[in-house]
Amino acid sequence: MEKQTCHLIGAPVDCGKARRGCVMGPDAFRVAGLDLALKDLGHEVEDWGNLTPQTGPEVLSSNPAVHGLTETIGWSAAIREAGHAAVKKGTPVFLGGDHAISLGSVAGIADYAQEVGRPLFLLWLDAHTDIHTLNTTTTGNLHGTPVAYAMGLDGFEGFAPMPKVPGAHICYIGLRSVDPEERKAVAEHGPKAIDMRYIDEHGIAKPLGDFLRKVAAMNGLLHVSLDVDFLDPSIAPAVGTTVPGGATIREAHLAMEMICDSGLMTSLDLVELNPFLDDRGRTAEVMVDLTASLFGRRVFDRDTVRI
Ligand code: EXY
Ligand code: MN
Ligand code: MN
Ligand code: MN
Repeated sequence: MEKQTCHLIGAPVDCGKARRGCVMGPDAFRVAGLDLALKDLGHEVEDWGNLTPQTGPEVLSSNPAVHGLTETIGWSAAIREAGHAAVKKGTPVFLGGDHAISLGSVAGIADYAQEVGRPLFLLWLDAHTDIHTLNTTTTGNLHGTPVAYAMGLDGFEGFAPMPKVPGAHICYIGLRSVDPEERKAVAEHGPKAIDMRYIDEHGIAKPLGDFLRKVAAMNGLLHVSLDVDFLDPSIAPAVGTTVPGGATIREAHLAMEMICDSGLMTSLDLVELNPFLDDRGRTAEVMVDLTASLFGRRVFDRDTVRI
């Protein structure tokens, strides 16, 4: 792949759910050697350090379950601004933090996409659809909402409006925990939803390849959002929302390798790493290894492999 300038943006957001620990995520990625892995591949790395949330008036939701709203809005604004500035210079890599960081990261990239007149596509690698609105969430955990916000669904009062990402530009891979209201939203708004059963039956290469071809055909920007719980908990235990039956290590690396080969990815989220739940750093290391595959680490070039 062409050499990139990777802008590491620490977003230690921990207010998108009740269980604490993702605040340590950005530093765990650093300790696990993310910058060195990228530099070893020949990329330039600029580490922006960790952001802090903007401050603003208190915002209350009419849904009493919702919590952490004012803080999440403040984080979204800060991450959006940083993401927008970074994507003009290179490839932003947002280091979460829980998945609420994507309320900001996707908005910042969408602002840029609108400016340059290109469509934005989202590849959401996750056990969950994260498509609740503030009105449908029953847990009130805002890390379960960023896809709905990106699509422009109602119920995000208090958040700055963002350029909409149409459902047809969104592809989920890895799904295995979807709430009833989310099921309805997916059916109505049309993201491509690849669940684990589909992967069991057909593999990961076919649906991912189809989506990447669509992005290429439309000259799109591609934002990849990689949630730790996309992976099976046996290889990635350090996440608060483990769901059995996730992607294997090879399914995940193949996805990264294919995305890399496509040359399409323009920004990346690494989210939901909770180092407090890790086993001697192995989840952080798996995530760093996957990121390395995404940025070009290979066993062999494809034309070297002899079959
Ligand atoms: N759908 C559940 C909820 O709304 O609470 C679980 C959301 C988990 C979201 C994690 C980040 O992917
Ligand atoms: Mn998620
Ligand atoms: Mn998830
Ligand atoms: Mn829910």
